[in-house]
Amino acid sequence: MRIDKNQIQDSNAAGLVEHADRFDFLANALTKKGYDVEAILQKLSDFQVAIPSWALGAGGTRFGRFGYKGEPSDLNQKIDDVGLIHALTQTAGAISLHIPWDVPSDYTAIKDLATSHDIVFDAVNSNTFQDQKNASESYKFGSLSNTSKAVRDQAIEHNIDVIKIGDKLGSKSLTVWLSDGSNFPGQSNFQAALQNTQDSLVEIYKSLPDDWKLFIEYKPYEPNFYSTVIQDWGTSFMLANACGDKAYTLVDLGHHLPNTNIEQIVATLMMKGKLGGFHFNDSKYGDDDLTVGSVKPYALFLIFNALVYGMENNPQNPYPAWMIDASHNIKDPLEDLIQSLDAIQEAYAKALLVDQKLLSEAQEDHDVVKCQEIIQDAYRTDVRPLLEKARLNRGGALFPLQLYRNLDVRNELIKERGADSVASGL
Ligand code: PSV
Ligand code: MN
Repeated sequence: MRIDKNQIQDSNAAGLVEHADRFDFLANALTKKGYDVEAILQKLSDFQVAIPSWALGAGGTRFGRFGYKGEPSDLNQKIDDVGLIHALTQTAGAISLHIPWDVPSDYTAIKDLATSHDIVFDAVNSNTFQDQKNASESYKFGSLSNTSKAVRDQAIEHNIDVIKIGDKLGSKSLTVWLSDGSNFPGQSNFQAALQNTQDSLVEIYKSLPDDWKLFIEYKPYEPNFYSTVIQDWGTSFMLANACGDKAYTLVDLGHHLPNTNIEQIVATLMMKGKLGGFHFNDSKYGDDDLTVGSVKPYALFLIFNALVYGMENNPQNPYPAWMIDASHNIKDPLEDLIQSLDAIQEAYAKALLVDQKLLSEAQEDHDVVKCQEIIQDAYRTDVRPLLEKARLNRGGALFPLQLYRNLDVRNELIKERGADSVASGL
């Protein structure tokens, strides 16, 4: 199924007058306060978030999985699904592949399909957290950190293969997330595991094309529950430095212990020019992978405040790669992703409204109350008319979720693919 621009325009027509009223009201108020509304709209339109190929079907937990009907069963269908989300929201112009779940068979056809949806290939992700069929070595006790050279070599080789696959698709970055760690005290020698990991990453880095980046993701626990080799941003940062200029830390919002000040991590990494990638999701307890902004929208806004500051003040940091890394256990994955994209744009728009000059003056004056007023004034602004306008400007839907339901997309997909169609992935 495809949604064409005419369908979107027709459905937008009914809401345009009411939208214009709300937009004009907000735009006038912001202009009076000195904001450049056109510049904000442009930034919102330019902000594109990659959709991971593994988030288009139902997720699951170790207790079970409740499938969603009409799931994409191959890479073509996954790209089609991202195409649907992008057509509606105009903010999902990229897909991130996990290898070996999504190895293309016909590269030209896959690239053409993505182009037809106006989608590019974002970071490619390696997988050394699961054993692969016919592999000679097992990752049960780690991959890049393993005490066995044969296992490490296999994991290094896999990452180099992933780079080659990504290169053929036009990807420009490799994301490495390791599940390596230990489940029990004494099981692993921390120093040896870290040294092996560093040496292995340096080896992979040697195969990175000049215009590529290596993103090193961290996570405190799960699937290992006593220790994880790359447990925090400091370890990732250290490993990225050991690799070289093209290696960066990747922040996944769910990969922190409760109450960690993620905005401060963002600020530190950007000051050092080492924030390469970002995975969005939300959580209450751990790596819950819930819909972005569903639990802690204010925390998300504060993180965006640090990101906006960094994008404006840290030329040493490259423009980060944005991706949603969520799991959908009980919602229609496409509806969930539309909600996440909306929450991301909303937090970004609000952060763009923080008056950085005024804030820095209040900070200099140690006017703590004013500092809080400035950021909360931005947070309390209802920016939804800005998001609608940014979508309209690119030919997207005024109300993506509503149109998704009006067009009965899920039932159309079930008709096309069948109720039993299951997506590969976790
Ligand atoms: C690990 O929890 C993670 O966040 C990494 O990005 C993986 O590649 C992804 O989830 C999918 O399992
Ligand atoms: Mn992640």
